[in-house]
Amino acid sequence: MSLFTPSPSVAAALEAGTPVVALESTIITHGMPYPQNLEVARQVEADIRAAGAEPATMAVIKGTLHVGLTDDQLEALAKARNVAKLSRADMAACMASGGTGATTVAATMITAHLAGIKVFATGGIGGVHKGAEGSFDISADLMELAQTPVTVVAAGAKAILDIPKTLEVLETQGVPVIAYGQDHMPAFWSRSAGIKAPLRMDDPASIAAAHVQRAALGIPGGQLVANPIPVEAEIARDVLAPIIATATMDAQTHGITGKGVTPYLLQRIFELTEGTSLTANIALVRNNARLAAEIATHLSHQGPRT
Ligand code: PSU
Ligand code: MN
Repeated sequence: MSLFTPSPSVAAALEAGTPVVALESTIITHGMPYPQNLEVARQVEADIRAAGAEPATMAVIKGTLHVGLTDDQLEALAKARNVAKLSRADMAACMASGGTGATTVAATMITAHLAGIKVFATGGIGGVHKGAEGSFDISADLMELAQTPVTVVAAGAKAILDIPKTLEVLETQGVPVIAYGQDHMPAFWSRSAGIKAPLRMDDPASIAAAHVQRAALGIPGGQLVANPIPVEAEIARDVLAPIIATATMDAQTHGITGKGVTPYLLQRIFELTEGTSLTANIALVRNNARLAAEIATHLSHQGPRT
């Protein structure tokens, strides 16, 4: 039996060699409230199609690993409560027990690679949390980037994380971090984290070429493309800093740990910014989807299958 089930449109695209862009589902179930989560999920899929690629949103539904969801499946997931948040550690257990779960960046990369999909668009990756020297809270997304050959387009790491520490771990793990079109590392809601990014590239063709070159060298792992949020949607860093501090303190006060931390912080920041954070989040995810479709298009024209 096949390990995963492609949707009819993804199966057709993979067969025809049309570029495909992977999408995660934790952003839908744990990253945004209903009904905006469903609207964004549909919009991002439409953006990818408009750019000439096929979207493949991943999820485990009743034990089956889906690569590409039908609109009914997308809607059910967006409305569902108590969906598991799946990473490398728990996706197999969820499938084996017939459960339903949304894929994080790590689980989406694993699934994309199984399906032969090389490019993945999301909002922000998980990273090293503030205070990780005490909590040891470092997302499995970072170690996934080090071992699974998928190019992930994100708007950098979220400002709820410790960005310098996140960059240190990525460097240690041998993950290329490529800022798109600027020298500075983007910080999700803001265009700059105030620190220089390790690498810079200015066009999708170069990013695709680097993906192919890495595979040719036999270096495992993927690439992180850090694409700054569009200027008009940006929230200034100094506006967000006190809000993030409050949200982080609230998480501690409420004893939130483990998998609960990221969803809690996102929800709290949404409340504290009266929804502005969500508007920015939507703009940056769509921007990342468009860039990912361009990279996937270049990759579909060149190089060996990786
Ligand atoms: N960052 C966001 N939105 C999200 C996430 C991160 O801006 O929805 C999700 C992604 O699925 C990411 C996961 O892979 O959170 C990381 O969770 P953790 O920190 O528990 O590894
Ligand atoms: Mn964590």
